[in-house]
Amino acid sequence: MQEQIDKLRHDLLEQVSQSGDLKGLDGVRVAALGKKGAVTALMKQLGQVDADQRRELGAELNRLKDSIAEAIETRRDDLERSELDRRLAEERIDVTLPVRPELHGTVHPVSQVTNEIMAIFCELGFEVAEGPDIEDDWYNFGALNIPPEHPARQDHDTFYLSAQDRADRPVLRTHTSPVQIRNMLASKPPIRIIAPGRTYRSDSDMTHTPMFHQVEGLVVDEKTHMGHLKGCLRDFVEAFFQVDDVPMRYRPSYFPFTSPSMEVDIGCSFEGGQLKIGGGHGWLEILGSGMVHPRVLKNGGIDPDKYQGFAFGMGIDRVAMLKYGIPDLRAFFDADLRWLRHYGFAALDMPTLYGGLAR
Ligand code: 2NL
Repeated sequence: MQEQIDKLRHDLLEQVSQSGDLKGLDGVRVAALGKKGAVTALMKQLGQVDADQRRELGAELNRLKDSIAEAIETRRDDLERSELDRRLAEERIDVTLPVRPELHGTVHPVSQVTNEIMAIFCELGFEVAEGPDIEDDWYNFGALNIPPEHPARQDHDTFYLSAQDRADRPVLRTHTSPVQIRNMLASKPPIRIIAPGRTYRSDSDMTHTPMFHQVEGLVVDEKTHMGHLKGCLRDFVEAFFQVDDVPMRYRPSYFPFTSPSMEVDIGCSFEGGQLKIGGGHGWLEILGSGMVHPRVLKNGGIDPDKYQGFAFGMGIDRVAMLKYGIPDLRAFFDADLRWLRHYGFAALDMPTLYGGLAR
């Protein structure tokens, strides 16, 4: 029997070391140590062995069993490790590869233009401010010197969220001005902020969508005047449209929250149906602006006898159309992949002033 044990040990250890995978190794384990395995079969034969040899052979068989079990364990560890190594090598991802073009998302023109506007004003020392889309009547209207009977407040222009108590029903902000009211209340002059974001008005036709994007700017300091307003907006227009010496025209206008109020036009030409910003004889309205109404400063917790400010507001969707020659406003929010691929921007192309902002 000793001879059988020695041969079995030799054969089994050989089989263990030859197993190429975990499944094969388990087969060896069952064939050796399982209920009907070779080692188990020898154990059963012990009963027929002389009593004086039985003790020694039993111990020898136990050692065989242990050494086979240990060899299997060691082999299993090796196989598991090399299996992991194989998967790590095979499932390797080269993160430096470019994205496959057919899977490429693009940056929406509204996001692109918002990023460009933020880049320009941040260079001019402004900070970006944000606020809630759902506003209180006071922040959206009252604080801005828009009286209760003002047409802008009427239900057919404004999305009110519930019909309950008319005085304090929530409203989808109709401009980003409430962001600036909140900012004035939460800080002290000097203030230099822009507030870009979504705005909502119950209006839908060729040139209006119920949700649109606006950016407003606010500067408040002791001696802020209209020269600052004009210089700031010129710097912006020239950086945004990448042209020098743009003709600019300030037309008197009216907003409840500014006094005086001016609409701003920039010079342009239409040659062969192509809009060109800069020279020419045409004018294009791009902004509303003015000196902050003293009552609005007061509502923002700022002393109008000590401070004054200028403010402006601009439609982001509209300037995106002008700058990138996008003809139809309504296609902006259709989520049409073909439109997005055509008008979208490369995802990693962050707009910078030195890079000429786009592309
Ligand atoms: C337009 C006109 C404008 C403002 C927005 C403003 C905000 C505060 C105080 C005073 Cl907190 N004014 N914003 C001022 C003038 C014009 O927007 O045509 N927007 C598209």
